[in-house]
Amino acid sequence: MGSTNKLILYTNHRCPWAHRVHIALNELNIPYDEEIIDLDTPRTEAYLKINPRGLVPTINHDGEIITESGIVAQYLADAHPSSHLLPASNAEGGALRRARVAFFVDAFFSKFHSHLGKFVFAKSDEDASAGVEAAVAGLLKEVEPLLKDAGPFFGGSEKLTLAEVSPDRVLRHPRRLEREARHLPGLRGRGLRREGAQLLEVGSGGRAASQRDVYL
Ligand SMILES: N[C@@H](CCC(=O)N[C@@H](CS)C(=O)NCC(=O)O)C(=O)O
Repeated sequence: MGSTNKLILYTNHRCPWAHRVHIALNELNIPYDEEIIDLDTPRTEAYLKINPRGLVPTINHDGEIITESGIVAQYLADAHPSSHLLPASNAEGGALRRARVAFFVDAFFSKFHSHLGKFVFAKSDEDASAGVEAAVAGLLKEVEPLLKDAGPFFGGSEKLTLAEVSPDRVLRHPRRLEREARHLPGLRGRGLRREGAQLLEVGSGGRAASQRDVYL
């Protein structure tokens, strides 16, 4: 991806999925034009032609449309095989490291993030507590052990990696939800505040979360 290639990012700064792509682009020093998509109104015909799902983020790279934040971040990293985000599969130790990063992202979403929804949309305090407990248990059992050598970043990397880019959005999610909890009946703000603070402290992902503000 040379500097003459044109990249347009369709985004909305409120969207935590889009933040993954902002972070990847900025980490890789890729110049891009930004187009803000209004998520409060129905998507325009023009945008639906670009992304029929109507979601952000989307990138247009030299006329090629790529959607889904995880896939876009992976694509950007793969297009820069010598960057700090992810080694190429044919680099020494590259295949194994890619597997480790992929496993971390899988564990993060399947063992932790999947429980957050149960918490956020719980109809009773019991359900909310069960969601929090499951999320924290998943975090402690499945995610934290993978961050043992995350100093400062995943796998002992000195710089941010794709492992941090991918879960960044959910690590900040609890903080955002804490604000929203005041307005949304049914959200359990108190537990959210406590657990959110705890989650934001977690390992290298927490570091990534704190870096994100410089990107938007
Ligand atoms: N799985 C998608 C999720 C993207 C997503 O849900 N984006 C939200 C904003 S955070 C969106 O575009 N919502 C618009 C809508 O649902 O109409 C990804 O990772 O890119």
